[in-house]
Amino acid sequence: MSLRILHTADWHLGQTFFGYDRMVEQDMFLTWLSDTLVSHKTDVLLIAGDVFDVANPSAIAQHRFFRFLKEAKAKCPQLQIIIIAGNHDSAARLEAPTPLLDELNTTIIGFIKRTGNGDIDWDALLCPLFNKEGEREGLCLCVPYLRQGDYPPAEENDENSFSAGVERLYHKLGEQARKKSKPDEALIAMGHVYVNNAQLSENDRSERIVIGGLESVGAEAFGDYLAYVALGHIHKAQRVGGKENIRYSGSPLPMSFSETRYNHQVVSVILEKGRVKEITPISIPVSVELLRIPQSQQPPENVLDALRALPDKTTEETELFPYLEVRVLFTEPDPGFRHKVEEILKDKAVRLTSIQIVYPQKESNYRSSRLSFNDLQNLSPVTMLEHAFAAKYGSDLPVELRILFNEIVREEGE
Ligand SMILES: [Mn+2]
Repeated sequence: MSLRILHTADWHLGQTFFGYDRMVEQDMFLTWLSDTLVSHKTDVLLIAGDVFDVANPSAIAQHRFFRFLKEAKAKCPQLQIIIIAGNHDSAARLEAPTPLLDELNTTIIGFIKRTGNGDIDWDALLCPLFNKEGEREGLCLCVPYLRQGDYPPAEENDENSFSAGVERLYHKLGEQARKKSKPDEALIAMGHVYVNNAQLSENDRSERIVIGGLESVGAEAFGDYLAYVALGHIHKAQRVGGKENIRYSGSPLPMSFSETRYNHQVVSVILEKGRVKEITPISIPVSVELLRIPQSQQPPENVLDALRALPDKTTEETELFPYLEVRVLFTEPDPGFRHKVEEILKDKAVRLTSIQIVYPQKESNYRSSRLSFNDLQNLSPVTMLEHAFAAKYGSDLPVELRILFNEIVREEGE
């Protein structure tokens, strides 16, 4: 008895990157994934939420998703696919095609269902896992992104109703799963949730994490009876709670420049007789590079020179051109800088995403002294400007600006 699983999450299909369409990149990932399912002889594909970037995905994003399901099934006829909804997905919309998806051996769990008496329908959250021979190898606890009211209500001594409720939900579901499974069968779990102490990317713009950990759960929620836990929600691939078998697969594509160095991956898990035999991350080939020029901020002239050295465009098909973040160090304002950058990049094989500006952190005479209310009464407008300029740019007010400013002050006074 053995079962081969691939775990992925956070596809965010339809996501744009600084306004650029990513469908070509997303297609390349999906094609790579369906080939990987074949080469790894996968029995079960787990997608742990955030299939789409928004609750109301575009027609093209939905088309790509259904096309993937069809292609994966064509390439691996025995493949089973299990999908849970993430916070970006509409649970109901994601579940809508389920009557058809039965035909593709695909299960989608969008939300927590209730039985007639209002209890959670535990059995609806358990999905049997089958190997290529059609033998049952285990059960998957399929827990989608949980909203208030989905998980059991707070009890008297709960410090945090979210984490206590979610832990209780996994606990009860685990009991139910153990009742329904046979010895030697694997129990695995899926979740789309922030687990305490998981590492976020420095500016994870697509995940709203509630500060203070109110909407997070402890790794203890996932009991030792679970052979593997396939998580989604956090874009950085990682183990959780120091355990090899509780993992975020991370997102297949970088979602921000802070993820430049991430090893974007899917996770291959091989189970034998209900236990983990092997867990192996598989790196996803990079189809579009993230370029930072220069690596650390430099004065405008150096930056423009570095941009001039970029390779010229040889095609008008820009979808695979690297995304470019320009980093510049300003010691004084340069309102024409963006225009100069755009002029140079017109013929270059890159796509500009943003210009990151920093100002020197030098302590000037002005910054070191705090102004009192009395000072403000007595300062001349030009001295005030000197203070403001120094605070922003960390350097002295240029002579030309001082002359212009004095002219304005004079005209105002006349
Ligand atoms: Mn998410």
